[in-house]
Amino acid sequence: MEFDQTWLTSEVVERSIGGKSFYFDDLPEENEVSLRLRSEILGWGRARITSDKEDAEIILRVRPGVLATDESYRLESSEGVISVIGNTSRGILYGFYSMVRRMINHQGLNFESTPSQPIRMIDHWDQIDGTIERGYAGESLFFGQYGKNSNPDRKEFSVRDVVGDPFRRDYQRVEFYARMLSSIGINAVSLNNVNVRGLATFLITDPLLDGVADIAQIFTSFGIKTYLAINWEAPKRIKQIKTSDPLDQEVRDFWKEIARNIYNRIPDFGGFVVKADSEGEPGPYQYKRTHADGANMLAEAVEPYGGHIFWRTFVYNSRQDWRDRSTDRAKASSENFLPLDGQFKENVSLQIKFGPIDFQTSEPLTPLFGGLKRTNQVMEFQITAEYLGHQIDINYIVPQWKKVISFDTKYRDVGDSVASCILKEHAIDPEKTGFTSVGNVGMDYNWTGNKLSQANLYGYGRLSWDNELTPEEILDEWINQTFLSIQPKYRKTIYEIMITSNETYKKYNAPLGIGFMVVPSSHYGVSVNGYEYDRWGTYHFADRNGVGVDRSVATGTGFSGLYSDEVARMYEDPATTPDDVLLFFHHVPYTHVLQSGETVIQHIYNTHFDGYEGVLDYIKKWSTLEGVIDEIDYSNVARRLQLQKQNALEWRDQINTYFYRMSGIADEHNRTIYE
Ligand code: BDP
Repeated sequence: MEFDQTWLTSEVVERSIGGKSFYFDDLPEENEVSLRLRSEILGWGRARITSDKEDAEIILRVRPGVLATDESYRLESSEGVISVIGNTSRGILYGFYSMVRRMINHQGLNFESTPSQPIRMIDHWDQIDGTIERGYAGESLFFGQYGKNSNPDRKEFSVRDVVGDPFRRDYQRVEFYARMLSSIGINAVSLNNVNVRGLATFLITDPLLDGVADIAQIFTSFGIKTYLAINWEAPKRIKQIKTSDPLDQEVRDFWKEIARNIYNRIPDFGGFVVKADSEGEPGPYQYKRTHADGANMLAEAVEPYGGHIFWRTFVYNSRQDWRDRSTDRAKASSENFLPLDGQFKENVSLQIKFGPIDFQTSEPLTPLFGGLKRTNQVMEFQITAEYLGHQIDINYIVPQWKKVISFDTKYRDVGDSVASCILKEHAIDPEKTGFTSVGNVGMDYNWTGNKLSQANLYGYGRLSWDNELTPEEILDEWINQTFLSIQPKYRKTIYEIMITSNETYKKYNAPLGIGFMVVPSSHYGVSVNGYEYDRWGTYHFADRNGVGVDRSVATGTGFSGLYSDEVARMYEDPATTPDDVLLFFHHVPYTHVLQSGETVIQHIYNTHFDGYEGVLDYIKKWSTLEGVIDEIDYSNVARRLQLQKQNALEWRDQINTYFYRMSGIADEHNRTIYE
């Protein structure tokens, strides 16, 4: 194998089944998923497969209608026989992986589980030339080795320009990836970047559809549906229709024909992901139509085949004049989509980023969650670490996600969080709700650039399946499975680094919920004013008196008024706004005292010194693993820690100096702050 076998190593499988034999009971022969499962176990190879019932140790049983959903499973263990039970072979698939995982983690084998979220999806931002937008782990698994003469970025692309084959066709790698995903419960993937340009526009048509169909077939056999992101102007680009107006009959017929052709080739195709009227992408606004008009038109086209549309709410004015303070990017998705509540068809889900800005280190919950009452919604995360250290800096993100899905929106007294009820209760079809996330894998040997970033993919899947799991439990599982053969004390070292890593990164980053102090465009490294006078938005408003964005109703942009009364009251007042989003909601003096008891300025100094020290501590801890873990893994992380140290130092000094110059207030502890 030319790639790391992640948490699904043959060692893992061998240990967990202890060389015992299997047989299969009642799996319907014609079912593709069960066939895959069968051959997969064969593929892992260390177990002896036999149909001799005398030898049986593990029995896979399909029992239609016994469990809550077709993805649910039950494990039963008695007298040395383990049964994996599901309504369908999909349930069995998840049950089998769970059995392996639970054996390794000594968790007991009488257990039943139903996923918390029906949709558990990964969005790839892979481009047809093999690169990945915001990808930090090498090239795309799906695309690459592009024909020489074609130019994917040419504006007016015609299918005649397809020279060569844009697909990588490394099916061994795709199959392993599909197995990784299904082992953590992922059931949907979108293959291509949401910014759909050039040749990628043509993925929905022949001849490129062939390559999509090959990939989809692999995913299907692991219970995963394949989606494509589309270009809103496809009718113009593909068929030279004069308009992309969603109410135009020719346009509607175009999409129906596209859907018919796709489903002909890929009967269980998932549907489309759409980024429209966003960051320069075309959309229905151009024709004075609403996002509901646009989404519903596409929904109608895929409806006869059970297809589904993910319509992104990441719509904001990205051509602002920084002098004009009348717009607030945080309010934009609510302004665009709240008025449309109840207007979307049953097979449309709004895809909403968890925070109102953009995957920052610290953001409040997007107020559309809870605000929308009659709309299918999926929450969007970013596993790829765009603003979180590019998979150079160690950053186990699950604690941040857990916090956001557990946030109580206080619309009622029952603890309304995204995890507990909001998505399901505010949907018109509860099956069309769940989580989606930008993925973080690429062709790198270890899939994720930094080996430890695998834990974010693993954790995203596990948390999506079971919202009750804690970040601590998930991390424990991943470390146990990934570093199976090392002594517990070494596993503990890895755990200690990772469980604090999100907090450490946050400490040396933009303080107290400001966000966006990153180098423009690349988004790695510090640039205090990089975006401050920029068309993409203004984020910190630091001056000699204080810092932060006033989003209160009384004196600011009014954003805090978008929440339920109780939450809005909390955010309206600096005294009750939680520290980690204080500067997201308020412009306060540097001497403002936080709930922690520190002043804002002293908090900035303290966290930035601490964050850097934290990285030094990681370096020390990681060095104790030399010779203990695999050399490739050891040096992979050791090298990245040196870069992280440099990054943390740069953040520390630029942020501290900037705020020292602004405030003129010295550090209480007299540490070195450059002038
Ligand atoms: C931003 C990324 C950009 C994406 C955009 C999106 O910088 O590359 O295209 O999000 O989500 O954070 O569409």
